[in-house]
Amino acid sequence: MTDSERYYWDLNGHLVVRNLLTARELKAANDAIDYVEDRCANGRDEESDFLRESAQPRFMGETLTRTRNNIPFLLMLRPPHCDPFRRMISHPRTLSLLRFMCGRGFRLDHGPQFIGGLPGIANHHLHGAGDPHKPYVAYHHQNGEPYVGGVTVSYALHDAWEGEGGFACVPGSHKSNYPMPSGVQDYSEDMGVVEKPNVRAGDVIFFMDGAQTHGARAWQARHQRRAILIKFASRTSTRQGASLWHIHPDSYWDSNIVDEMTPEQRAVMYGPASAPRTESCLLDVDNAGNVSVAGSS
Ligand SMILES: O=C(O)CCC(=O)C(=O)O
Repeated sequence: MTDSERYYWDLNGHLVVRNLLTARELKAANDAIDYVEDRCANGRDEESDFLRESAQPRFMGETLTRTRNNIPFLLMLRPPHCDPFRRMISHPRTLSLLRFMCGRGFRLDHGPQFIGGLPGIANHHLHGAGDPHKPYVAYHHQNGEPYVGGVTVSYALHDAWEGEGGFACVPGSHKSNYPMPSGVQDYSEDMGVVEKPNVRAGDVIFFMDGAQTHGARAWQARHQRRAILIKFASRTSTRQGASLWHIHPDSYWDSNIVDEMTPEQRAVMYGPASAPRTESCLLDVDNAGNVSVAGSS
């Protein structure tokens, strides 16, 4: 990372790197998304069924507009279709920046996710910046080193230029101390604080996901939006993703440890996740000292 990139990243909470993908890498990724779109829409084989189930694709007409982000289905495609995305998670330029942004250790937390756009795709409201408080994705400095728990790397596969929509953010919001006004959240009265970084196909946006306020502007261009979002976390941060499956006590611990446990004991044996989407790991203790799994009494 150059001194200028470091300054920009620290000040704003995001960074655009131009031309990170070569023309060949870009074409391979676009071809692979065409393949996924076609398989999801028309495929009658096992891989197509797997894709429909794991990607939960959303379409507008015949165009793929979004996939969910907690199953890494793009990494699981048959070669060569998985190759561009496997390259993205370990791209040397990306990794050299993550090394600085997240500290020495980092890992794929969830994604890759496809986000597309067509005219008619609405604003994605602004979110993040510590509301609700999530210390595991916050930005801070210690011993002269910067550290952010969650970085999303968004590879542009098509242009998203001035007035066309796509990723938007509030630069500097990763250091803000006060709640976001509602007009900023829904763009209705954004006070001029919202920026939409312009990107060409092959450029990449890094942003402090969770720490920086971000979202997306409604898509306005005639051409389709195409972006691949990959959600990294610092080695010791947990966001969501695969953890949704692996946090369960039976997966996280050896069976001889958890087999005979009561529901209350099992509740504290869940692995870490920011979005466990289960009540079974939440406990209540009443005034008489009775412990119960939340919602069970
Ligand atoms: O569409 C985008 O680029 C914004 C994505 C976003 O808000 C998110 O990943 O949380």
